[in-house]
Amino acid sequence: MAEIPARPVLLTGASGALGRMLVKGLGEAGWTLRLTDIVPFPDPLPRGASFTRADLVDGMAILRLAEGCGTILHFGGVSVERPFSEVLGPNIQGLYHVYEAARRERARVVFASSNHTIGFHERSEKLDQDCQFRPDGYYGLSKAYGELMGRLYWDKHGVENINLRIGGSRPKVDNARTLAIWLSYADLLRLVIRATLAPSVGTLVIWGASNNSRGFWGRDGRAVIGWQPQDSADPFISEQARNVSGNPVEERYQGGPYAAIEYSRREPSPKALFPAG
Ligand code: 15L
Repeated sequence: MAEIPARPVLLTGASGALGRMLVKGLGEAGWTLRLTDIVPFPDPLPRGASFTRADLVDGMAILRLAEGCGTILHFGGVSVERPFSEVLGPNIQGLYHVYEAARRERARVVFASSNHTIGFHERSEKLDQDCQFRPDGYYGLSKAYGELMGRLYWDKHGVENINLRIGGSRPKVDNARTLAIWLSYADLLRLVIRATLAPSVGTLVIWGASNNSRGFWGRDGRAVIGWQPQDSADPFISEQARNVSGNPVEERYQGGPYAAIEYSRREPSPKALFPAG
C-alpha cells in the first residue's frame, strides 16, 4: 500500500496547472489534502480533500489553513515574469506567511522554486545546487528570496524545507530549451511524494528536471530524499532541436525568454559574476 503522510498536507496554488496535476496524483494515492488558491478549484475534489479560496497576502487565512498540517506544498503565487508590484504581495509577503505557518505547525515546506533563480547563467554552464543565484527577472528574484527564506527558517527555527528548482514542467517538450529543462508531470509527482515522505531533510535544493541528456544541472540534494527522475526529453531531440527563438539573448541564457524580457544591456553579462583571480 502507498505510504501516506501522518498529518494532512496543505497545497497552495491548487488551481494552477501543476497544482491540479498534484491534486489528482496525491488524491489517487489517498492523501488527506487541504487545498487553497486565489481562484476557484476547477476540478472535482478527490475524497479526503477540501478547498478554501484564499489570498496568500492574508496571513490569518494561511495560518488557519495550515492548522494541523505536517507539510506545506507551496505552489501558489505569481508563476511567470510580472512587474515587481504584482510579484510583491503573493511571492514575498505570501511566502513569509507560509513560513510563519510552517513554524507554528512544525511543518515542512516543499517550495516550487524555479530555474529563473539562476536564469542569467549561460546555457553552456553546468550548474550545481550551490551555484550563484542569477535571477532573470522579478519573478526569479522572488523565488531566490523564497529559497533564502527556507535557509533562514531552517537555521533559526529548524523548519525543514526542500526547494524544487523546477525547469519546465508541462505535458509536452515544446522547443529546444525544453529539451534541457523538461520535468515530466510523472517525475514531478514522484518528486513531491518523496519530498513529503522522506524522514529528515534539513534544507535542500533539488533541480526539477527529468533525465535529459542536454540538461544544464548537476549536483543537488536528491539522494537525501531518494528521488531519481524516470522520464527524459531525449526522445524529442530530433523533433525539437531546431525549434529555437531567433532571439540571441533568449538563446544564450538558461532562463530563455524570461532573460530577454526588457533586456537593455548592450554587451552580454559576464559568464562568471566574480571571476577568479
Ligand atoms: C517557470 O518558472 C514558470 O512557472 C513556467 O510557467 C515556465 O515558464 C518555466 O519557468 C520555464 O522556464 O519554461
